[in-house]
Amino acid sequence: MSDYTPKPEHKFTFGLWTVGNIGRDPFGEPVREPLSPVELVQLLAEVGAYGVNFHDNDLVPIDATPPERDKIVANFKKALADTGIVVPMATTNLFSDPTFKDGAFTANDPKVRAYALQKTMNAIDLGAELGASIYVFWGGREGTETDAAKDPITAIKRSREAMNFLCEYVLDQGYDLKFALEAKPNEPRGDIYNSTTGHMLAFIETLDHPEMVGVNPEVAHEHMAGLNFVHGVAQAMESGKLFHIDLNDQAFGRYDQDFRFGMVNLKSAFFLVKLLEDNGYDGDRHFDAHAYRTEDYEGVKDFARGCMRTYLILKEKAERFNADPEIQELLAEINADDGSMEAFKGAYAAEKAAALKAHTFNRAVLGARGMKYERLDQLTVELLLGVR
Ligand code: GLT
Ligand code: MN
Ligand code: MN
Repeated sequence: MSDYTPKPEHKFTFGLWTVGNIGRDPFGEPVREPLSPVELVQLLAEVGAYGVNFHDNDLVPIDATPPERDKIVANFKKALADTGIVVPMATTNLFSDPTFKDGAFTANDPKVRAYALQKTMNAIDLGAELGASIYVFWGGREGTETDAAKDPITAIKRSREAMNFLCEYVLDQGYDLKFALEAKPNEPRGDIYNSTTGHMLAFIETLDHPEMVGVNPEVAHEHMAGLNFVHGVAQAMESGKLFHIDLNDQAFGRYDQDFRFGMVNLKSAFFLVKLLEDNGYDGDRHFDAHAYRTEDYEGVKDFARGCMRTYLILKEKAERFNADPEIQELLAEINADDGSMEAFKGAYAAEKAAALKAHTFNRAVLGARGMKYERLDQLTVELLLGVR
């Protein structure tokens, strides 16, 4: 029997807002009493997490005075020191306060846009003070219900201006901090700009400091858009832009359910873990999810333990997949290369192009080949079901 105990090297993190979720939804009042940030750190230590992330206002209330802020931060630091829990990531709440009802960096009111920058600089200071090296931007309110209200091109330009400003702020302060942009197609706005990880990757290349900015893809958000999350994450990894990841789960076509990792789509969770592990992802594995509304705090611990345990089980399954002789034989056969195309491979050359144009291919033979993906997938399913 394998050991599925979470260890610091797994870099399992949770937001204060995840285990601290009190179960409020649009139709119902909270079902759990709020825990303080210190209590949440203790809960995370008890379940074996490595790190804690927060929005500025998860830790410091929006209307706290400077002395109140300092006291809260001092208590929090003590809890971190006592438990060994670290703060790898921080972010700004630019969505709860009514000020942000029309967005933050893309709001039509210039005062709101300026306030959003001010709030973010303060929150970056807070994150840096607590040791964060990744700073997440999730623009939940950066969108519209009606496109009569906001010009989408202006909105993109405003987003860019804000990111450029904040990158310079980080450089100016000498912080060792990188930004990770998190996409979501809708909710809470009717439509949100830069709605997928792919949009974000393209947007990043237009910034003044693209090297400082990557993505923070979230399973649920890409599934809301009907996309293959594994492919989106692969694209981010391949371009060196996977700075952070939000692991959770949800059924396709639903609102943002933020379920326990692996709760719904086990097979895509498996391919995701395999992708991350096979390619040496060394960032945090952040669970941006929360316990069912039916749970008390024992259930919240079950939820948190479940996220980490499922990840580790899937990691072991990925190792088995890579070591399974039948699966590997099949993969070798599927990817077999008899060397006959060597002359046509690689970079363009005029002679190569001419030779390739002159070559005769036997389409009937190529098209008749059975690829054996049915067998391969069935073996994968059986491995996941625990019968191999
Ligand atoms: C919010 C959202 C998440 C984001 C968080 C960071 S807050 O809970 O649903 O996906 O990652 O701002
Ligand atoms: Mn979410
Ligand atoms: Mn998220």
